Parts: sequence; structure tokens; C-alpha cells
Amino acid sequence: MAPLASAALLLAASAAVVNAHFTLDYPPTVGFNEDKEPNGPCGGFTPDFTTDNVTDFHVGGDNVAINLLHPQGTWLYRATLDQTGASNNWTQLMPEVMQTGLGKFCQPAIAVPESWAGQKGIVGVVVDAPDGLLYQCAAVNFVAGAATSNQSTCTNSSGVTGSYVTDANLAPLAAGNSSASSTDASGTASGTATQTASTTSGTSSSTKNAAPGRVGGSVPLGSATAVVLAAMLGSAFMLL
Ligand SMILES: *[C@@H]1O[C@H](CO)[C@@H](O)[C@H](O)[C@H]1NC(C)=O
Ligand SMILES: *[C@@H]1O[C@H](CO)[C@@H](O)[C@H](O)[C@H]1NC(C)=O
Ligand SMILES: *[C@@H]1O[C@H](CO)[C@@H](O)[C@H](O)[C@H]1NC(C)=O
Ligand SMILES: *[C@@H]1O[C@H](CO)[C@@H](O)[C@H](O)[C@H]1NC(C)=O
Ligand SMILES: *[C@@H]1O[C@H](CO)[C@@H](O)[C@H](O)[C@H]1NC(C)=O
Ligand SMILES: [Cu+2]
Repeated sequence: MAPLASAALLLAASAAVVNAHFTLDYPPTVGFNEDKEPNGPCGGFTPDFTTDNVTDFHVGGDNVAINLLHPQGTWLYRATLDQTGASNNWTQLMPEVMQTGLGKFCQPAIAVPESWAGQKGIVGVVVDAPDGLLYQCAAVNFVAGAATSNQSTCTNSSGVTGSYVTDANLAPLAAGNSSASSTDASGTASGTATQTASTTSGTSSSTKNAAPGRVGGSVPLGSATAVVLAAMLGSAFMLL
């Protein structure tokens, strides 16, 4: 292929990647529209338990599988028993984690409070991506116990890594801001104890926020450019 043509292909590929943001692959999303994905709490869709794909989600730990189409982003995992998500009464499920590297990222054992078993609710993910906050939700049926096998979609792309960070953009979304509770990054000021991240997931061997609190914006320009270039090359290879 002529150099010019391959350069054009590369540009087209990277443009497509930027538009797609991210997908929630498990549990199945209540709706994906890349243009609406910046709209909280659920990416422009309101869960409807009469028509949506309502998935059993084990309170003791279950898969949340994501595909990030940006080279970096920081994830907030949260859930609520409010079936619309509108009351903004979310419980954070694990410390915020920064994904570095484009592609699939799966938490195999996200847990919710045990007392939720037998009730319906929403599992929500929010990413602080280079182009802002993006949202997706799944309608779920919380069931007792822990998942006994992993979904086939629960994989990490090669080269993808995760590290615990604190993210000022995600902190206000972590425990909701209803009922006059002020939430700070360390999760101590919330009005109700159940709303702070008292739930530990399968990743409990990692110390909370052990990694340096470095978020996207502070990466030196040189390495950020290298990551973007690597991502562009990666996406071009995927198309070929
Ligand atoms: C519901 O989700 C499952 C698991 O992802 C999927 O296989 C199935 O096609 C979905 N059904 C509908 C109606 O979306
Ligand atoms: C918020 O959710 C918790 C369960 O996590 C529930 O006990 C509480 O009643 C809810 N608060 C409101 C105002 O709905
Ligand atoms: C799911 O996958 C993770 C990561 O590979 C593994 O540690 C865990 O044991 C698996 N869980 C089950 C129930 O097989
Ligand atoms: C994917 O990577 C994250 C961060 O390192 C890790 O916590 C998780 O267990 C990995 N998932 C799988 C399926 O191995
Ligand atoms: C919650 O946060 C949103 C966005 O910052 C804000 O518009 C809203 O007024 C807040 N609600 C309360 C009750 O503080
Ligand atoms: Cu995006």
C-alpha cells in the first residue's frame, strides 16, 4: 500500500476509535449510543425492567466487562437499588481504577452489599476519559452468592494494566449527592455509612489507592503522545 494511503487509513481508524468511547460488554447494557454516552447517569438511556435484558448479578462477586476505545481512562463502578438511577443514590463498589492501554478490561469479582440479594437494581460504570465523563448501565437482578464461572467476554486485552487512583471528576458521582451529604475523595463525609465504599471486592489484596494518585492530565506530553501513537497503530492493525 502507498505510504499516503496507509496514513489516511491510520487517520480514519483513529477517528473511528475516538468516536466510539467505550462499550459495556457484561452485564449487557440498557443502551449504547456514542453521541449520548456523555449523558449521566446511564448514557442517555433510562433502564426499563419490563423490556431490558435483566441479568442475574451475584452479590458476592460477578463480572463487569468493558471495552475502552481510548488509550487511557479511569473507571468508577457503582450500583443502586433505584431502578431508574434518577435518585442519584449510588454505592461505589471498588476504588477508582485507571486503565492504561486500549481495549478490554474486566473486573471478575465486583461485589455489592449482600442485603441486596433478591432485589433488582442498576450496575453503572462511569469513565473519566480524555473527552470527558462517559456512562453506561446494566439492569440487573441481584442474586445470592458469587459467580462460579467467568463470562467469555471477561478478558483483559494484552498490554492493558490497571492502577488505583483518586479522580476528582469521579468523586462527586461515587456516592451520590442527594440527601445533603457532602462527599470527599476519601469517602468519609457521606451521610449514610452504607454509601461509602465499605464493600470490598475480589481485588481486596490490593491496598486502596496504593498507586500514586496520578490521573490522565498529569502524564508528560511525550509519553501521552507515544500512547496515542501506539493506540493508532494498534487500531490500524486490528482493521487489517
Ligand atoms: C441479553 O444479554 C445476553 C448476554 O450478553 C445476550 O446473549 C442476549 O443476546 C441479550 N438479549 C437481548 C434481547 O438483548
Ligand atoms: C439509598 O440506597 C440505600 C441502599 O443502598 C437504601 O437503603 C436507602 O434507603 C436509599 N435512600 C434513598 C433516599 O432512597
Ligand atoms: C475469573 O477470572 C479471574 C481472572 O483470571 C480469576 O482470578 C478467577 O478465579 C475467575 N473466577 C472464576 C469463578 O472462575
Ligand atoms: C484485568 O486487569 C485488572 C487490573 O490489573 C485486574 O484487576 C483484573 O483482574 C484483570 N481481569 C482479568 C480477567 O484478568
Ligand atoms: C448534585 O450534583 C449535580 C451536578 O453537580 C447538581 O446539579 C445538583 O444540584 C446536585 N444535587 C444536590 C442535591 O446537591
Ligand atoms: Cu470518547
